[in-house]
Amino acid sequence: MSGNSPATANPLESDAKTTASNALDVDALRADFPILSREIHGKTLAYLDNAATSQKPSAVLDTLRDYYELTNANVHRGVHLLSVEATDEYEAARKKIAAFIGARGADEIIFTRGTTEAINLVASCYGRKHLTSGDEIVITTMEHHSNIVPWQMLSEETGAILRVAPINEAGEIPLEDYNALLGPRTKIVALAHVSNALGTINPVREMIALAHEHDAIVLLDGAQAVPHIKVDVQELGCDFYAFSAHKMFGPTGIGALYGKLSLLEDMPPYQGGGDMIESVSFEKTIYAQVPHKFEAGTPNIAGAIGMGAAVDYMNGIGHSALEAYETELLQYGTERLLTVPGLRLIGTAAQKAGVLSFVLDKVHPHDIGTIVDQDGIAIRTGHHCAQPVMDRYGLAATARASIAFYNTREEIDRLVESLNGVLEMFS
Ligand code: C6P
Repeated sequence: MSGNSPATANPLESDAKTTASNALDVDALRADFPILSREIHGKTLAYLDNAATSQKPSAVLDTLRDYYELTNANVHRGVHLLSVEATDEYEAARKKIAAFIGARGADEIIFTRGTTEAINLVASCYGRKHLTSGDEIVITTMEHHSNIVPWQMLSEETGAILRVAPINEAGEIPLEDYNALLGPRTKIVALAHVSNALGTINPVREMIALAHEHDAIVLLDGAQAVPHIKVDVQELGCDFYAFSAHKMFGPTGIGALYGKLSLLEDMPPYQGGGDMIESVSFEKTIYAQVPHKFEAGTPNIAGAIGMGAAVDYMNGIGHSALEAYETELLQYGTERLLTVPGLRLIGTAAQKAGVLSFVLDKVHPHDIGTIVDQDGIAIRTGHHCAQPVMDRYGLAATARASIAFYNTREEIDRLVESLNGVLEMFS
């Protein structure tokens, strides 16, 4: 199988994974993920830690193996056939990713190590060029540390001021509070599309439009959005969009930054090195065109091609069936978790995706995580790299179950049963 033709990219095959009513055939999809058959402590794995990283289907794993077995060569450098093929596959992946998020073209996609690096790239290259002392950067209380710390670093360096939009008890950003922070000095707004700690889907279209009224540019942190909801960067109107492959069924160590071409062209490079130049001399170095200007050194070639395979895989499922299934599963999970005595959900926004964060009376989240693991259930516990969210709720940590389309009601039931067991242990 070639790296560009994973089995599930074939629409005929993907049809086999939806029923006549266009509902997901979850059993068929689960069979695509070898790890889901693994036993953990003698129980079948119930993997409910998808917000941390998702599992990988055979189509992605096969693509990675095929690439290394059949194609492996460096890109943009060789005239030999392997190098030409590797370059073609790498650039084909860029095109797929551009189409996947509705970019105007592949040159608006920069490969990065993931969301974190994508945000740092914008903070460094756009931020250092355009911000001066007294300018303002607006973020929100619900941001992941990756969408806080780069802006703090930029503020320290430039004298810009960080403004933070609050969240209400449900974990939503009141638009009037957000709007009140915007003004003539706002230069950058950086927002989670979907919160990793709360699951809130933010009304980003409206928030972007409000920021644009002040000529601020908007970066969306899409790490938790792309695995769950259809993203169209042109329709949203964002200026930058950052996301990671490993949360959308692709490999680790690779992700992408979308940027409007005019903004990318105006930005200085991120790092210097090979592959980001047109020509080098001691008198004058000329940088390569976008996107190569931002991809110094040998990139994660296999990762990029694997990310392309993950896009094919998701396209093969189809977003509407996936979203309908996950919405229903999240609703089921919410109702079932609330049957556990003393359980409090953290994050009850009207619009949510993927995440069920919760605390139990008198039981530390780490104890919850350790005990449910004995039942084969993987959840995350801790601050989820979103300490300001924990502070907002007066908590040190939560337990978090996070779902993907391959999760089932039975797995939620197992979690609920295991949590009831936790309560018995602590009673
Ligand atoms: N959140 C979680 O368990 P990287 O590590 O660069 O792929 O993604 C960082 C990141 C940025 N923004 C959001 C909203 C995220 O959720 C994450 C990663 C994981 O919630 C690991 S901390």
